[in-house]
Amino acid sequence: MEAGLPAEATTLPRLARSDATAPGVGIVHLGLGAFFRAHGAIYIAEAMKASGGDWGIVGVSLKSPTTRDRLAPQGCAYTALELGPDGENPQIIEAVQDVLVAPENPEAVLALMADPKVRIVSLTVTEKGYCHEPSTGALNKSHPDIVHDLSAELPRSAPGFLVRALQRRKAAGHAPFTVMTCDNLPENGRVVRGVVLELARAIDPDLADWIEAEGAFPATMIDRIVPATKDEDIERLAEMTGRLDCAPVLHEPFRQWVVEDVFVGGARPDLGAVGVQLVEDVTPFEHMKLRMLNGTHSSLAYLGYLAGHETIADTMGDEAFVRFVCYLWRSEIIPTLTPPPSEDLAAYANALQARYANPAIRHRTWQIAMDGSQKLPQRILGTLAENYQAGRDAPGLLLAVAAWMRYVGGTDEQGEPIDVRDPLAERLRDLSDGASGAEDKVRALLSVRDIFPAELAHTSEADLIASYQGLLEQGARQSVNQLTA
Ligand code: CS2
Repeated sequence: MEAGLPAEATTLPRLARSDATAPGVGIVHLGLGAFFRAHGAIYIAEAMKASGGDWGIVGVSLKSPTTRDRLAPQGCAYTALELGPDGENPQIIEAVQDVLVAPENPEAVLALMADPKVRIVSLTVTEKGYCHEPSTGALNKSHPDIVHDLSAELPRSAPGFLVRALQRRKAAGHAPFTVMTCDNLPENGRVVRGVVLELARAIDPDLADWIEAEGAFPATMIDRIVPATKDEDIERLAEMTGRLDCAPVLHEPFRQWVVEDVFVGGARPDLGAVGVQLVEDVTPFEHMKLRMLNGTHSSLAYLGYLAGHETIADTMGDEAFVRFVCYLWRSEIIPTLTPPPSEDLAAYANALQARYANPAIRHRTWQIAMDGSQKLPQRILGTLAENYQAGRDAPGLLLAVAAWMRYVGGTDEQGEPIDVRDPLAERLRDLSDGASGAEDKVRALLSVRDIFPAELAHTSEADLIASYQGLLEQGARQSVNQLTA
């Protein structure tokens, strides 16, 4: 039995794959985390059911073998457990056919990606997986994995796998695959295209020209709240179904996927048949979602964590936070947005409020607080900058940034250590520790150009110092309460 699985459940029969005639593989997915399995993979399974097509998925884990070790003994079938406010609904998903672990066998991953039967490579590698500078979008050429991938044939990074596989396809005279990013980045198609072209150009300018001319990088907006699966969820599901599934995913009922309809040769699953919105321009949808959902998620995560709340639903159990988040939507976020076609932003905010309050979703503030250095620019800082430009006060967003600063300092309001997970964690901690007093700490953190553009750092400095000082003096809950009192 795999390490770390709940012992009580192990006498039950293991979940197994049921389909006799699996569809052929057409998609390689890099970064087979819970999110893609609870979102894209389900849509793709439904699209194949509705309209056929060889769109079976091979998942690739770029780091750890855990997902493969849990999925392989069950033929890569898994349960997607929908958590509604009124009950749970399990569904078996069989869209994933195999899982490869890149560090174990990068050659196998490249060989598959170079195979012309693969027409789409999709990605959920999180913000930091693109190895770009969040504030500019440029490839970070000093990133250790990129330094490696510039010269090595067998890559380590997601951009490295994309470029080396495209290089093989070009050499073999095959068309490129479509690169479909499904990460929460603004203009995510442009970002992945940018890092791929930059890396390709550094390796072989002809390759970059070919990718530029022949490739496709549709932007997408993806949405579904997917909290991490815990051992007790695995046990509960086993009790419910009588089968042991060691790799279930949990998700809320809501889902949305907006995709820019540009695929190489038009080849894609029939996503339109299963509710995916295929559009010409994803940007207004991305802005709406990143600012209204992810921006407030991160704000609630830092402030909620500091106020002692374990989950978003717990945080929303506190009226002060509900008033705060509604105020953020109404007064600081919606005024910066152009509504996407057929979306009503006030209704969208109301729906978000209900989604956050869903008590069945135990989405930890600590989980959302991860990787803030990669998330803040597109979730909060752009909105903040636009408020400044429009001459509007934005004390709520400033408080959220101040809470992030307090959080990455590594000590909570009770003096307990915070387990800060962030690629820049050490640097941020050193900057915070090396400065004495609120003013210096805020200035030190504002000097990180990967996160804060110079102009915003300059404009917001005095306000952030005041906000940070307020947080130190009265704590997160009181600061939130005071803002909307
Ligand atoms: C969350 C997102 O963890 C996080 O940072 O804000 O994963 C969020 O739940 C999804 O983007 C919802 O679509």
